[in-house]
Amino acid sequence: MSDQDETNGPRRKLLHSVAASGLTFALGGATRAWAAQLAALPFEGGERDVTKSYPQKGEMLLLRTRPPLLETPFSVFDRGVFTPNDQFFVRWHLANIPTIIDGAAFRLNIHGQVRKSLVLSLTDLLSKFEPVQLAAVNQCSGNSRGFFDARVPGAQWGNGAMGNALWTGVRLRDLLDHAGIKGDAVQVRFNGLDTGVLPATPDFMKSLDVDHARDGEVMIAYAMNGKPLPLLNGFPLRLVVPGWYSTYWVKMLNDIEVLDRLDDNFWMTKAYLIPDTPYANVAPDQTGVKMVPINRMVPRSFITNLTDGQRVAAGKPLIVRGIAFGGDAGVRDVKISDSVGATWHTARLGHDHGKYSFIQWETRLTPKAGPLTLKVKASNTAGSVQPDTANWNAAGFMRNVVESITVTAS
Ligand SMILES: Nc1nc2c(c(=O)[nH]1)N[C@H]1C(S)=C(S)[C@@H](COP(=O)(O)O)O[C@H]1N2
Ligand SMILES: [Mo]
Repeated sequence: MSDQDETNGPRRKLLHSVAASGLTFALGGATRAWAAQLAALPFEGGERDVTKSYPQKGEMLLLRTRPPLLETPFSVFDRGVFTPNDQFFVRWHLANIPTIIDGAAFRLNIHGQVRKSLVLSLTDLLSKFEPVQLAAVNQCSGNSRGFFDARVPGAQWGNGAMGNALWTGVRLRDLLDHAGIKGDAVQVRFNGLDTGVLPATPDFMKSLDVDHARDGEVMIAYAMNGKPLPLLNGFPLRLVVPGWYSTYWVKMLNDIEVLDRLDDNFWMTKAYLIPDTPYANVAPDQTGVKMVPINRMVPRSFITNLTDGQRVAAGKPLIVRGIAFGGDAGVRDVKISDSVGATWHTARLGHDHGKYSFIQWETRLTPKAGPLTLKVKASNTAGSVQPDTANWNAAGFMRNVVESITVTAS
């Protein structure tokens, strides 16, 4: 990139804020008392506290204090297509999370089946590799698990374990090519700075096939919506795997190992497995189903400006709007039904920020007096459509049923 490049100014500023000597983010007092407000989600045990006590975070729904699970309040998704950093959801598996990271001392290691091992500072990353930007949805595999019926164990997320950001970073391919991948490489494994409290706890690591890792889209991000990553979202570096569930988006990424075999670590072979069926759907009593590592996301859409049970004016035009995303392909269309699914019409789509981003949609209708059920259904350009009945699996992954709310017009 030349000095004349118009992005150079902002980039230098970003370099400064990400890598500046002595810059630290402190996670002090994270488990302090939080404001005791209740936000009820419509499932048993769905009452949770609203907290403002986490560093670099505004108002969040508290599912667990340590390691933190913080959900984005759903109303945030009505405010725009990008989820603000201070209300972006937070999910960690292991409790030993560094509370201070010195950007100047931080190093990213690349080793294993490479011709030349690399040890890169943040300054190296920001100055020696071409920057890239991409809007992409980061969604937990278990987003919406709390709505599973039959209920399943695991974090009882509502619909807010997802967010959309504009990620800035470097292509993983550029780093791997710089190190020189050897011919016998099979997978690339990613590890962050967090560890378990007990030595027996398997370290959180995830792997991608070499071809996926080198697809030119998988990114090592150092910025989120134009700012350094919040500590809880992985400062200073995280993997961005566009179109794939966020279990692969390893945070506080400091170690990349090129393997000459399939990764057999716990988090690849025991956890995050789904039935190898469409939408990972099985019957609760079904056995003998082949299990595979979770992978591509499926389309979803939500109404964001109305909530279930709300009163609206009868006989007057009503704007219905929301967000949609296509999963691992762009949104083809978003359809709305005001007839309990008997008829559907196509919503108007907002600005396209790319195929991995949220997109806003909007429609108008004039409700008659009485109850009005609204359904929203997205399909993607690869032909995947949200199912009319809920998909189910024992881990509570990949829910993407058509969403439905009922308002009352009077
Ligand atoms: N280092 C590390 N990275 C991680 C995890 C983790 O436990 N440790 N959890 C993964 C999972 S399951 C999710 S849902 C996302 C959450 O990303 P966020 O906290 O930035 O929203 O981080 C992913 N990356
Ligand atoms: Mo997750």
